[in-house]
Amino acid sequence: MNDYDDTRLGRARVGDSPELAAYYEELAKQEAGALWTVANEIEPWYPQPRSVPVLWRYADLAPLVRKALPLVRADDAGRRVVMLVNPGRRELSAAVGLLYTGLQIMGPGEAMTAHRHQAAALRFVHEGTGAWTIVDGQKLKVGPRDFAITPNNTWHEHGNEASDEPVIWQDGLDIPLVNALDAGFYEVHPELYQQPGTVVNSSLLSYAGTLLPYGVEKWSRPYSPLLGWPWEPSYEALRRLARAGEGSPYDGVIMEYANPVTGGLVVPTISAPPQLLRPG
Ligand code: GTQ
Repeated sequence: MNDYDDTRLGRARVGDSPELAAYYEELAKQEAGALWTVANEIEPWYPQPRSVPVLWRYADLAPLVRKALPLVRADDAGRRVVMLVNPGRRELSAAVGLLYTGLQIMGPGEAMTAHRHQAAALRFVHEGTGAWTIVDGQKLKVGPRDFAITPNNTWHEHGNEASDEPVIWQDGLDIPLVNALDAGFYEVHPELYQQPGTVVNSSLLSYAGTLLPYGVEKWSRPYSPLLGWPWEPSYEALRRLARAGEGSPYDGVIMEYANPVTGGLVVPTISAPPQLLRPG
């Protein structure tokens, strides 16, 4: 008897019979069912992911993302994004598990309308120097390889202030998770665009160092007060960790963007740990 034997005592192991088949039909008429017909499936011995391995190549997708620029107006699409769709998760718009990701393109001078939703978002910039976001009135500029967050329910919009080149960044959201919990809400900003404060990158100015602001009300929201992580210091942190030792026994030199106040996750539900792969 192996450990995962569904015929063993302790697992559901009811056979078929004409009486049972008739009984199941009676239950179905009442929108009910017998647990033992599905118990082993809904309580598997170990996780049974529906997602399948897929390799998406940036070199293949980026030209298709650029194609969308003249095809749809930002004001009509809301956000002009090519999402990654796992063949095992199509109905959920998930790339893997309950995670959504997509490549968003913004043309020179474009600005998207402001909105907020229950899903939390992460952004990683692939190309273009003109990207900005406004999160709850705070404007943040992000360049290639920078990381930024849009915590759930914060008002946000973004755009590209470069005059010549598009921005392509990658969005990561917990949309499938939020929808699995029947918790999706969405609002368009009453003024359509936010009026940002005069200081740009104020979360970086306040929280990007190893010291925390003192003498002001302590940050207590469930997400990071720091909204952006420029690439260079992040890369430098990885290189320093690589000098410090082997890193994680499973993933080697890998780090986590962290809430500077708690050391915890930057948003409660999703994360995107940067990893350094040593030569070889
Ligand atoms: O920027 O808020 O790729 O709501 C998908 C859904 C981006 C966003 C996406 C979204 C966003």
